[in-house]
Amino acid sequence: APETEAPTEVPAATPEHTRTGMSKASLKQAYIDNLFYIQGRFREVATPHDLYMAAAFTVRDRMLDRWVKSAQVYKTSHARTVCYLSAEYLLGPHLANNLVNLGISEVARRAGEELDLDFEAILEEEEEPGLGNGGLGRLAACYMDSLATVQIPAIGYGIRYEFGIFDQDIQNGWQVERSDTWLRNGNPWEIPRPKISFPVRYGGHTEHSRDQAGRSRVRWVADMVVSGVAFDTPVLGYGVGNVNLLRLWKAEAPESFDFQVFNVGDYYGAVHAKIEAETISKVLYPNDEPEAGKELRLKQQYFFVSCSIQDMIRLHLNTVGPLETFHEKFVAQLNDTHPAIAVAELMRLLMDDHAMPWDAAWDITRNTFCYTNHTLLPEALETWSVALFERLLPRHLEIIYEINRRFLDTVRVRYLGDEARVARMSLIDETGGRRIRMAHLAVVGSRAVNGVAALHSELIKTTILKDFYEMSPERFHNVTNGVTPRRFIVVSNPRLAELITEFCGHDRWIRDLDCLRDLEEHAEDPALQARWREVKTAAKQDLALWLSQHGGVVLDPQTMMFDIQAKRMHEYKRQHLNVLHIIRVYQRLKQNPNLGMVPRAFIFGGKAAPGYYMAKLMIKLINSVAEVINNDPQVNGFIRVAFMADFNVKNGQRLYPAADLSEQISLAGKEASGTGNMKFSMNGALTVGTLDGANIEIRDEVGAENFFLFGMTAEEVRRKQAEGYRPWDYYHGDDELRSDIDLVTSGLFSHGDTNLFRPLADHLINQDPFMVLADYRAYLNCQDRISEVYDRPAEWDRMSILNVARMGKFSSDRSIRDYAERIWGIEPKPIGI
Ligand code: GL7
Repeated sequence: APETEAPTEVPAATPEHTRTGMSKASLKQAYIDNLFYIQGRFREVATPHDLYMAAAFTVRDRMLDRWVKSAQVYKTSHARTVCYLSAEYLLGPHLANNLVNLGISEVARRAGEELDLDFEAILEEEEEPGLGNGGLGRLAACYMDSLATVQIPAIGYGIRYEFGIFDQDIQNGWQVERSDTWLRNGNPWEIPRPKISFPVRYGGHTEHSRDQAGRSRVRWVADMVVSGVAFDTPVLGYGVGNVNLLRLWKAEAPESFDFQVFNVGDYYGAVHAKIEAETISKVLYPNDEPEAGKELRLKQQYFFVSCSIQDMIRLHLNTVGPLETFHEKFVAQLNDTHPAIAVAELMRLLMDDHAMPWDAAWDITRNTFCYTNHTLLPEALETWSVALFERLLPRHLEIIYEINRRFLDTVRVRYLGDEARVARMSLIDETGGRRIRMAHLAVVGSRAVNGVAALHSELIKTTILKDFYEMSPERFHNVTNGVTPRRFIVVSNPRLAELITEFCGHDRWIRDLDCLRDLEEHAEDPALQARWREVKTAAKQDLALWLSQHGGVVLDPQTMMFDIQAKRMHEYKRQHLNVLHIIRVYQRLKQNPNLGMVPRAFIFGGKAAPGYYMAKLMIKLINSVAEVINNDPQVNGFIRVAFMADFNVKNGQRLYPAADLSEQISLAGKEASGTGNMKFSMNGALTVGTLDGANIEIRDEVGAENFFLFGMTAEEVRRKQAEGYRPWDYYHGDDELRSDIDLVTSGLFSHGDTNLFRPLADHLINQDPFMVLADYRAYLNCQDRISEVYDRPAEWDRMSILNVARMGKFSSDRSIRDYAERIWGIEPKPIGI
């Protein structure tokens, strides 16, 4: 029959397809099939890893038809698409999250039971893709979840690092790094696309000429080529048919390149080129904030940016057509300056490969990109030496010079005679060795610029980008960060999720977090409070059990307040301020063993950049203090200290539900937003925090009376620094402070070694760049208040309930809607199920 003819008979209702069916029976059958046909195993001989893989494939199958449908709809409707360009995606385990978003957690659990599987053990088996350092990379992952959930067509572009963030061991109290081999056993969530591959070139020189029409043309003759190959991971939204694409690039040696060298007989040369090419996507740089300035890092940045822009151009030519409308099809969000070279790359491709004149290319480029700034720390602002650029990306350097020349002309016209301003705004920093300021490139090449919390967005305008703000204030925005409630409540805290569901409607709150407000009216209800406390205590029990099995510290979840600081180790985040408080409590207890105090477990987690000496010393200090306190029977009934090794997404999910108190104690003005603050608060922890980053907005939302505030404001910090901050005045002016710092260097925590912690103490007394000493007293007073309130459970529980009830704003769904409406100008494209 001709294909166009309608079928005369509707097929009889068939049993559910075992690759898509969501019933328990289908899931069971699919699981057995996958174990057999993909892993080549039957139950009796399957390893835990086989059991996990079969589960992963069973879940992945169920995402694929939605993925294909999304791709079809996006393509045929020419949907405007967000391309999120990020060097980092800190994804965390996929399996549990995808089960939740598919809406089959419960039925899958029951199917597992009937197959006699240990569901928790299967979830534990997954190695998380740790393709990011901290908040910035995790934010990208939350945004991918929310883009799909709020049904915005999106592609996340990044790097498929073979080694993600290192695994952290603690040996003798010190951090020891182990390489992360997450791909060793295969990655069931990705689909390799060997045919989606682009050449990326480096080095060489440029040749300028004119074409027949007399237009100037540039040819870049590179001396190294690598191939970027796409690996796709589907990202499913919660309860919707939308599946977006996370496309990560792996670097390989191009076949033809190999072949040429091989032809002339240089076999070893060819192998060397292959290794050099593959090195590019080998390893994630483990630095959180400070910039390393390493050549390989610039190569990585250009590598993934070039592949991504080439891919966008390919997609555009395949679907829409003429490149003149490129910016109508795509908006590209630059996640910090790491992908800022995209501005020059799009210009290059449009002009050199597609023969577009400068002005037209600039118009498109300027209307394609938007830039998010994530830090004000001067040492974290990326610059690259002009010499390095010239060697690696000679054509891009020419383009950047030309962008700069044209841009500075407009500055000169606007601000006649203000050459100081011209020098400040230049894309090239001429003080010292000449360097390219990537933030300036990002700003000049973008339509919109935003910070990640209200305070941060204001500070951008008055500090690092002041001149740019004065010149075009309309381009500056704020989009306060958010986190996904799917992973950080539903997946990580199922008991709390269940309790919330009773009050806020099944599923409603998970897609609209503002619905948590329905909890408010019950905040004082003793019945809810009792159940709230049960949920918290159960989570604390889980964590205590886990910690006792991993590291051996025993904590009492019944009597102890769990006081947690989990984030990258950094002086500006002031883990040492927390330690000084612990030491103060320790000394008080030693002086008065009968001190009636609320027992506390001080729990830490966080990695230090491998080259960041002071941060590593802070880890050693925490573990050393822990050793003394935990072994001192005079105090260890009241206080204990635990350092959770290897803080990552998976371990974070164990911490957030179990916290009574969340430590967000950075020096005001330094933490751009923070997102851990949101994760803790969403799980019912109360925050002790400074007026920094998103803390300010969290406090505004939950109410000042439900937030433990201490410390200087950003403005007070600025003033004090301008006046000349003298930490030694504090050290000498406060007996308790002095005695706490002196105890650090006394040898008590270092088996008699009085030198070990000297650098840390000296740095505090003499420089104290993050003003630990100035905020010490306020912090202690605040902590005393906290203990008092914790002693009144009804009050604490009410505050905890209100914190959760008022966290709606901090869903990343809200952040994404803000971007969509205010920055991207893009509408949802719903895909039904
Ligand atoms: C960061 C900020 O330090 C952090 O405050 C913010 O929440 C996060 C996401 O916007 O971005 N900036 C940065 O360079 N890193 C961050 O975590 C590594």
